Amino acid sequence: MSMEKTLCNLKMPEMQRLPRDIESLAGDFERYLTRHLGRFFGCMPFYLYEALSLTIRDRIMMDWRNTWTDYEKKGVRKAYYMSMEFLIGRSLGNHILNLGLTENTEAAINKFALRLEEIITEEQDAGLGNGGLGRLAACFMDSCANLKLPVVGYGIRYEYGMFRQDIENGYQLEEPDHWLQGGNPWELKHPEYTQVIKFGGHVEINVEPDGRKRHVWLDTADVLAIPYDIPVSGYKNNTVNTLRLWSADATNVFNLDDFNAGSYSEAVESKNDAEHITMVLYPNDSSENGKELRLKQQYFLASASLQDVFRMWSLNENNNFTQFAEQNVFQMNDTHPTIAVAEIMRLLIDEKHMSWDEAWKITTQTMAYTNHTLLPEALEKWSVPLFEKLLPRLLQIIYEINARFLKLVSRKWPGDTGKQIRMSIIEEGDVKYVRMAYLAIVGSFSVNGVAALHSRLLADGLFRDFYELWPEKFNNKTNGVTPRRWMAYANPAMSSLITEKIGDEWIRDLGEISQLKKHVNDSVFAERWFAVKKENKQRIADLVKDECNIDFDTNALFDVQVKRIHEYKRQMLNILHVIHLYDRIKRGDTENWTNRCVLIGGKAAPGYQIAKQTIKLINNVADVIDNDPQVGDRLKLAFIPNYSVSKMEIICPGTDLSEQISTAGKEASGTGNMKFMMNGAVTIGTYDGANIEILDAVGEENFFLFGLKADEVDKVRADYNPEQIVNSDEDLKRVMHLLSCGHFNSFEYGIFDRIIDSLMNPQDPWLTLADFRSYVDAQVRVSRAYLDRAGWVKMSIHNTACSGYFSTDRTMQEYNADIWKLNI
Ligand code: CKZ
Repeated sequence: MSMEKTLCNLKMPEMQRLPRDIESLAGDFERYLTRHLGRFFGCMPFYLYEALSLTIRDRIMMDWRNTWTDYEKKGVRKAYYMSMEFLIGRSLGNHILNLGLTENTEAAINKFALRLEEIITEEQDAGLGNGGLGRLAACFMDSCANLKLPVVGYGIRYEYGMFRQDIENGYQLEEPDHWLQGGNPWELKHPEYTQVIKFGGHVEINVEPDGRKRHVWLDTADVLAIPYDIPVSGYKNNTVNTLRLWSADATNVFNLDDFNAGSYSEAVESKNDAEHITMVLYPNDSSENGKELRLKQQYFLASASLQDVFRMWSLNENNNFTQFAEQNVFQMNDTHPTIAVAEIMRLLIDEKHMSWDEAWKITTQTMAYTNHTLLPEALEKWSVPLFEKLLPRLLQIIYEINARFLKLVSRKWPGDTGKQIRMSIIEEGDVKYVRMAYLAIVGSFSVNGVAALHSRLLADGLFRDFYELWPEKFNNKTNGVTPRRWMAYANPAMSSLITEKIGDEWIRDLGEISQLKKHVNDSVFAERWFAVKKENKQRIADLVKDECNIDFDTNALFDVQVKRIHEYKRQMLNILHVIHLYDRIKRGDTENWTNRCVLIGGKAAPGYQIAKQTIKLINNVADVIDNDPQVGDRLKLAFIPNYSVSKMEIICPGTDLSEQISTAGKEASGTGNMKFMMNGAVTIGTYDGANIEILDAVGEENFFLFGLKADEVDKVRADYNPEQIVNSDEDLKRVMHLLSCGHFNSFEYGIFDRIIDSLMNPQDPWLTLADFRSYVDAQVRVSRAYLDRAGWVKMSIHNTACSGYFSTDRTMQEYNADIWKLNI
């Protein structure tokens, strides 16, 4: 450590900014390819990607170092975004945009008779996340760099990210995603900042000479945490923040005792055990799974990150923590890293020798918690026996936190034991559980939801008792998306059209996009908007042709639902509508028809049977419809395999209609809805999550609202009668008949029975059939609206013009103003 300190204090030589002209870029690119990688121009295109990445990376390095040393010099307060997921996607194209090098790089690459696009698409997605929660973390990082906010991301460097989805005979097959195989030019390994993480063992109490008790955690199996840094560039602002991802390694390559005793394989096994911790991302989106390895991952992230912050703190402050809470704040992305609450207590008490009260004060002044879901099955709880085995010292601390907390509860509500049982961090029962959300709330000074409705439902429902105890902790931070990736990068054609009209400030500050409202009635502009949309639709059509061999006609309405497959997101409602349209065509009810291309995509958690059957159903329905000559161009259906960040970059610019049709009260926010809106799609949606705020922004005439509201959902549930709904709706009856008579599974008897049963079940929590009529009616309005081309284009422009609020720049400014308070 002393060496590290001296090195840090050495005055570093000034680095020269590298030239960014076409010649220099071309020269470096060629030099990297030939002299560094030892390849030439006929090589596998992956090496071209690598050479160009190194060329661009060189031009980030100086700003990266300066950003950090500037923060250090100014001694600024910092925030740490702790998340088990960062769904980054590709980096090269994004950095080129942020550096303002799009034209020069294109020209440099053209010198070698290559196209930039071909090289950029060689990059593997960094799929280190499941869906919205992970992508949100990546958008947050982008916005913090854009706003020059001193925020460090802490996450896990999974060897295998989100699985690749193949479709075989209509079924989802999961393939491992070995994304690091070819090497990753965007990461920088920092073995010098390695941390040691403890597992297992037992706790002893030592009495110090001064009589104070000290807990020591002994006989642990230790694992090394090695950080890899990834640069996060801001938009044309010379700021480069850091995302630090931890990778697990064995403490010593081999256990020498085992090795010398001839147990070679046992010796290697312990190394494997350690490395397995960061081997794979758990592919569950919104369902808790209680697996031991997952708890290990969570503790690994929390402990490594906290120790790293303590290491940096001690470089300047030694063991003086009096100012720590003024200089540092941790934002926990859902409960996944909330073991950090107990871990920071352990570090302060056991290692920094602080008293409980001092440590608790620091903890509750530095921890903040974001909740992303109300679904009961997603609320994490860990069995006490598992905790005891894996993290005995942390369990002790959690018990102590709980004991003190319950004392507070009993003082506030004397004699109300029901309240104490309800609010306890420990759930009693045959097997006890630790409720991670409650630990997070008790240990944090801020608790936020991710959209207005969601935050209200947290305070009124799920966390009601806690809200009554600490109303001041609760707040809302409506999600957003970054306009750099989701507009400027993904939709260059629309971006230049917008920039031509209102200048390019909107890229830095999306509030400016509202200026487009002035041009909504400009018919020349509208025609160009329409033409750009059409070009973008062609890109979707090419993708669908390529991957599904289905022909999408760009004159048709492009109707898209891409997101994780989940019952509450109701892909089934979409499919019922598609079957209904098919039925209308078959019975000749096609007057004033609007041609539609329906695109659905998304991954199902590997153990989520009904979600996997939904994928199979979509593919079977697509097979029937797309091969029926009577249907022709009126209706097409495609399931796009392996939906991912890079697929969304192609899909959202060309979408006309954005499907956001969750059961009201279930989708905490949604963020795909915002990407589509920004790119000029119109939404058909329920009154749920951020849809409500999108509706408020665009007005009812520019949004296709349908379905039960959250409070109505609860009332209808009491006497929900699907059979009666089917019998009283001729269209639905025909749709259900087509489904159950085997029309879409002639040679696959009974494969959709479970899906049909769940729709017909009076206990169906998602009330799919209750919203069918209202959904179909809304779709009729959509079809009609699309026939009026001028009217539709106006709606499209208006949606983009109203999307300013949904930038993560706004979200981050709110987090900063209300929670982080970083002074910039
Ligand atoms: O977070 C998005 C919101 C979505 C919400 C999503 C989310 O559904 O409406 O826009 C960003 O705020 N994801 C999760 N919870 N809410 C979630 C993700 C992963 C995992 C879990 C929940 C996961 C779990 C539980 C992964 C492995 C094991 C267990």
